Amino acid sequence: MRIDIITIFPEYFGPLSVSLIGKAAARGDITFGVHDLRGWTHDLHRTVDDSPFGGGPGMVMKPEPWGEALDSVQALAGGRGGFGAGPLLVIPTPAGAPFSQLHAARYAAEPWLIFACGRYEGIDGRVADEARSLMRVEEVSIGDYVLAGGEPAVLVMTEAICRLLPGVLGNAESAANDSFGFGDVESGDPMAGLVEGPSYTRPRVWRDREVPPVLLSGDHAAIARWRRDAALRRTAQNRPDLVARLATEAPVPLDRHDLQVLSEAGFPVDGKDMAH
Ligand code: 6GU
Repeated sequence: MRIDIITIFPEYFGPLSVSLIGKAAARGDITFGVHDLRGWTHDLHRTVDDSPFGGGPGMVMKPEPWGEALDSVQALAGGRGGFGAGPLLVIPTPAGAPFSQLHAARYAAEPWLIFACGRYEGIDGRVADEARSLMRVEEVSIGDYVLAGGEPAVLVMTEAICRLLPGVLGNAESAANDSFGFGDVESGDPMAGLVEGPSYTRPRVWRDREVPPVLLSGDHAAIARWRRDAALRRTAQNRPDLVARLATEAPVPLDRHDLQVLSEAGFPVDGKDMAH
């Protein structure tokens, strides 16, 4: 996979050479191209922003450097061949569609991604319009809060995407077992629609706290039931929005025991409504 990133802060992407992603890049499984947007400016001060038409606070990124940057990056990587489908341009913005595990999986199947990191109040709107006439473009947000720029969002998305690539994660099953909310509900995973409960390792007793004994029992059915209970409790605690969808959208219907656990977790559940 090839990932190009256009930014005014190339040094922000130092972490891409660290950890599992760094190793995958060193092996050549992922090729990163980090490009300084100011390389496509032509004035003495290498200007990338200007005040917004129509007034208002902040600065808007000028279209000309972005246009040249996208033209060059598209040509540069395409010239190396092997990217038949062309790039998918991802523009991080708080105004984008919510990035989820589904996006991560879809992007991980792309041969070539380009990330365009905006700063200030965003990039002149014509840049995305123009790019859409040349390639596929998606605007995505990593959550309902405002960052000063797209750079941290690109690091976050890159990690979520690259850990799904074959060989990047030490244990291939770790990624296959990812269950997150309703992102992978089609997989039929019985844990889809839930967040995961806690995990434990040695020592069996730590500061007088014991690991739940069932996890040491070797009884796989009992362990699976315990894990589902723990997932239900944590979902009820932290993600009431997900619990509300369980009745209608979970791939495996809620059973009596599930309803009992949810009700003990203080979640108002109506057995007739929830058990479908
Ligand atoms: Cl992708 N960019 C910026 N600037 N802020 C954000 C974001 C992205 N996602 C959430 N907040």
